[in-house]
Amino acid sequence: MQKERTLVLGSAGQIGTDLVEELRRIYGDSNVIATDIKDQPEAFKAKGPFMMADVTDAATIHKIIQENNVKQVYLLAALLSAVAENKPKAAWKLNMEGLFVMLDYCKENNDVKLYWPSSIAVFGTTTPRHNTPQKTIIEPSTVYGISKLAGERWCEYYHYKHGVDVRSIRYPGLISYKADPGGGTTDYAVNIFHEAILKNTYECFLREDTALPMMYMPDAIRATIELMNAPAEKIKTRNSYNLAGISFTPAILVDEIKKHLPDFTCTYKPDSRQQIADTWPASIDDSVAQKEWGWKHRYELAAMTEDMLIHMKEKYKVTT
Ligand code: AKB
Repeated sequence: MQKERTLVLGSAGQIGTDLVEELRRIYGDSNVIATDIKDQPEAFKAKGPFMMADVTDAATIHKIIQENNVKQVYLLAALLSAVAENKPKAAWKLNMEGLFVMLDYCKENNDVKLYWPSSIAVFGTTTPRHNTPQKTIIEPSTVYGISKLAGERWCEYYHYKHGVDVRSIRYPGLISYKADPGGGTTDYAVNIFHEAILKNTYECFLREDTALPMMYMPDAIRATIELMNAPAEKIKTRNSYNLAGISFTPAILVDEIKKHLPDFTCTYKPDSRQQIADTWPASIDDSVAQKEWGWKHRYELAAMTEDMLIHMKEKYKVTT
């Protein structure tokens, strides 16, 4: 019998890069198929199966799943908040059509489990800003947020109506060093580390007092895999789970970086991303995820900052 495989759609992005590596560590290189619309370097393709595929191309995606005995799919392809504001129709098409390709497949094949990421972008200015609850007013005002809210409703609908085992997390801003972030509002919290090591200075596109929920990538990857591996009966929330990590402002992050690089400076020049950030929560209440499947984040600001700087120094071969 063919081995059960896992498929990652949109594997070359910020989450996919870390997720594929971790899934391959757990399930074995040959059992995790990575796909992306863009071709990947030969070095990556040598490590495990890779296929070029567009997530909105149902025939191709369904064929890959069937031919490879795929039983878990992580659908990561999406346009993020800042890019989506400039390309609203393209964002809606990619973010929604890709989801339907998979929901419709899983409706006919209930033994295939689906992971689909949502975001804190589902929240809006009418949502309580601090310790935002799991169930609350959800009125997003960005294209990306609207697509994520619609996606959450469809996930829940396909679960209750068609028995689809779909699971989801509302990711906060994700901080990582392996891949660059892909056009979001929280990207400053990654860019700042690159510039801190390369130039010892950074111009931030958000105001210094803009508090946002963030999470270090190792926690986000652990959460994603733990959620997918949790027994189905524990997963009572079928739209998407709130997940809290670290909440901080650019000024707080700068102070933390300065503990390692005392001469580091940051200037502030807010652009259109500030308007998006102003509609999002400052911190998240994830008690439902804690209660239902035992989630607990590990990385706080100090540990995340220290680890990011170590990896940035390695990346840019800085020895001091
Ligand atoms: C973005 O900034 O668009 C993303 C997100 C919070 O979903 N990082």
